[in-house]
Amino acid sequence: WGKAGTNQERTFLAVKPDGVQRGLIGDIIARFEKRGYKIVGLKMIWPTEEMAAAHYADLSKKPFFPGLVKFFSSGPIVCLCIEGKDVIKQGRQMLGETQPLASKPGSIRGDYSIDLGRNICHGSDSPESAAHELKMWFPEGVNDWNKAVDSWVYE
Ligand code: RTP
Repeated sequence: WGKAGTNQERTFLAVKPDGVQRGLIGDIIARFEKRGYKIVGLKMIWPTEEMAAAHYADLSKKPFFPGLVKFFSSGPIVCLCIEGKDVIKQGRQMLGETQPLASKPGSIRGDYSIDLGRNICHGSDSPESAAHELKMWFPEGVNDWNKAVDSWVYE
């Protein structure tokens, strides 16, 4: 389970504080469910500043880091582990670009966001970051389920 390159590849997705406050949790989850992906981990957490800083540790030298940490810890987020073929890459496509202006309509950011620092959701950008972020946000692990439906999604 969870191995990149298989039909059980897993990624970490978060509905950021702005997405939660704007009532977009259901829509974001529905997009992944409807596409055929499985929600195998799901919970709401209000991140501390320490958790936010750890999540964005690779950006710690950037001038916008303090504001990013403050924003990411400003309210509850929804943590999701989503499973399926190519979900890391496809998930990033469904999110859109980091910059909302560059995000196509039809993507989550292209449909719901305007400003870079309020871009609604996060998704892991590589197998390495997915493994790292899933360990950080789901230390208790996620659920293995429902392999029986796979033949209706994969040939
Ligand atoms: P995320 O990690 O949140 O999914 O976003 P990302 O991979 O698409 O982009 P990343 O480079 O990791 O940046 C993380 C978040 O920081 C904010 N940001 N602000 N002011 C700025 O120049 C700037 N650059 C990035 C964005 O909210 C971005 O999602």
